[in-house]
Amino acid sequence: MAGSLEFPENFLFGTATSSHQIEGGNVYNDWYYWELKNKLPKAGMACNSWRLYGKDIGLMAKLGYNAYRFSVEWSRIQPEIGEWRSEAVKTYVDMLKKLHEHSIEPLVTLHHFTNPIWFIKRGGWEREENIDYFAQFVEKIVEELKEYVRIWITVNEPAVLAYMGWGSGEYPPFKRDAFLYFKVLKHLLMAHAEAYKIIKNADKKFQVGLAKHFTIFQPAKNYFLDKLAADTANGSFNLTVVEALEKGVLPGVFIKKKYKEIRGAYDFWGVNYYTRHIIRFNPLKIMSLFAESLDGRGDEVTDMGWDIYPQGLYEVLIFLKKYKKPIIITENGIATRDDDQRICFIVRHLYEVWRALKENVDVRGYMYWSFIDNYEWTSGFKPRFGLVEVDYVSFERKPRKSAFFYGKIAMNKQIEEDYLRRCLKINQK
Ligand code: IFM
Repeated sequence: MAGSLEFPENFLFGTATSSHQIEGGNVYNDWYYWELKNKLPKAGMACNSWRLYGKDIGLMAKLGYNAYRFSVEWSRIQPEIGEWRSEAVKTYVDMLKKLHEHSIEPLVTLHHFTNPIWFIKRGGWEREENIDYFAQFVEKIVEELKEYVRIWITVNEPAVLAYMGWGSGEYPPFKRDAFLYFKVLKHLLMAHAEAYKIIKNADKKFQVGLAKHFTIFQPAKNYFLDKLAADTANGSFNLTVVEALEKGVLPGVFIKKKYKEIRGAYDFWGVNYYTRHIIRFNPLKIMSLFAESLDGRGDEVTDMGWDIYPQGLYEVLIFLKKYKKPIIITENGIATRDDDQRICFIVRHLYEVWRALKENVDVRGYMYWSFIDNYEWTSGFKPRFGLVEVDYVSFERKPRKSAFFYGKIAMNKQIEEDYLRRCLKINQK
């Protein structure tokens, strides 16, 4: 490989975060409810971003990033069913204004895992009629923010939320029930379609999508049961969401129902990509449909124990090409204490994005997860995903070498040859 890699002039090079993971002081959501019961690590003040967002946005601008994906916290805005906190909305408006002052394009997520406690007490995502509550929230918040936002992400990783909350039982409400997994996934997708309609009604020009976590599933051996388990995992985790949006077919355990409103209810694919899973058939793994994931056995793994498999990002992008919609990488990142490893992780994944662009895949942007170190759901503050280091006592921010390195890519829209040589050799086997 000779020469540098060039990206389109208008390509979005940004970062991503979510409310509960960085804001601090979120005390009205289900996550907090379970943190108090010691079922989850405590997020506490997190990165104190609710107070420090101005500095954070200033830092993003200095570093040269031109986009920022963040989420609005439903429970902060609507802590009780009949209550609408306009001061919270004002803070989000102020964030958006600051982003615009620095010419940073905002990508706003409306639902990123957390829910108001009152919503959960009414049955949360298990009940179809509760989708209306979310729709009411979307209606209001879109009205308030529409002057400042062009790109909207309705729901973050619906299949992850449904699986972790109702399949593996690691996230609230900690249930393990395959029937509920599909039911919740269905409701989240219906909620997405409702939100899509509301946002497009506000302005047809708005770009609306959801953030889909794509994972590559590969059979451990060339053996039909491993292959079947990998295909089933791919089907239930990746394809259900793709088919819902493309064909309006929704998951059900025994039947596939058609839902017209969901079909085509998206303007772009939001792709969250981190890893691949090597799948072995295991008759005891009923909740994961007999798929056992042999994680962390690849050549290189992250501090989360996830295999690093950059080529998988290219595979996802090529797979999505046939749907002829723009794509934004809404998340891609690594938890590591080795910042040189982070730099090469970025180079290797952007190389795959570049390869896809060369094949005319319409990729519009890349959001590194995450701008700063933050609260990582069941793992607390240990994993370090950030381009910027956070001291959780003083809340001081310290950009890592990778933050400047990524900024240079963002400003020049290119990756220098030097880094390609250094980082890609591992990739070119
Ligand atoms: O931190 C999460 C994020 O909230 C959703 N996508 C994956 C990230 C890393 O686990």
